[in-house]
Amino acid sequence: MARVLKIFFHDACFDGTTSAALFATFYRDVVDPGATIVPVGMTHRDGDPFETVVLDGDDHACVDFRFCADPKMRWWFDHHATAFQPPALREVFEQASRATRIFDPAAPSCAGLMARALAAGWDWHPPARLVSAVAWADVIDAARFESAEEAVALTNPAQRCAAYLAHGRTREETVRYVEWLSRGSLADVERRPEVTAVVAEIAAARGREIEVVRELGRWEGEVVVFDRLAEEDGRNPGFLGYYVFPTCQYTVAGTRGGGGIKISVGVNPWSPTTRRHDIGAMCARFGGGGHPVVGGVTLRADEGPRAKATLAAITAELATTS
Ligand SMILES: [Mn+2]
Repeated sequence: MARVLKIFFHDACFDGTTSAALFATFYRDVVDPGATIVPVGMTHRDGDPFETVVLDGDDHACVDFRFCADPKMRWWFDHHATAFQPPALREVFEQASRATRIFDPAAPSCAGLMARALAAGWDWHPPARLVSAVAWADVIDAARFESAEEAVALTNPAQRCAAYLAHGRTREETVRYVEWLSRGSLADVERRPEVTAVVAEIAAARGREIEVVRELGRWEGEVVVFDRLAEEDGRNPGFLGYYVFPTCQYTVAGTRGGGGIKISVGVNPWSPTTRRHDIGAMCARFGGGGHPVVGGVTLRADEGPRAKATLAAITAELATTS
């Protein structure tokens, strides 16, 4: 009988989905070719995000997402500095060290970290079809673009797939995307009619979206705030925020959609000013997480007042110059 592997991954994220597809491919190649693979998207929220999760597969993996102390979570790969919440979990990780749990907060992407770890530990190398996705995860997750203009371009399969993921995907759509990428390349995935249609819409709406972002942005010190908490399915401008406001140092966005509220916080990668805050650590204090330069807080749809307060508090902290 086929075994069931559940893969928990950072939802709607280019690195998270690439990591999940990479692990599914590794698992079929090395552990169990007939495994039934069930991807499950995870979002950062306060408390224990695994609380409502059932580890009822035959095997479990978590990629590009927080550490889960349950011994049933046999495989874990992450690069988020905020992986251990509460911080006491770090001791659990260190005391119960296993070859199947890998953490490196210096890695630009989880997919890149996994490719290195699976080569070193299992002599497994990603198939040619996934090499470009792994390389692009390093670029996209670490914002290693020359300019904001380059970052918002839709000129290659990776950026088109990233745009598809970033624009209001449901959990089911993201899971389906992981399944596609676990069997094909980014180029195969972006040629699927479901993806082509969404990317065409994004490209067509780009001019209008730039105008919306320009009208929406509100300056607070060196921070630009995009408050879309009153809208349903308003988009987080992402790199478009830096494209429209190239001189800002930080952006803070509040959006609603997919049954939740998201506060997204980022450092302008092309800002001439030196970063003064650790974004992931700051978001962790508000119940979220992330990296030093980008992070977020996810709240329930019924936590409107808390979302407003969180958006204001984070903005005030980033706008304070002293
Ligand atoms: Mn990542």
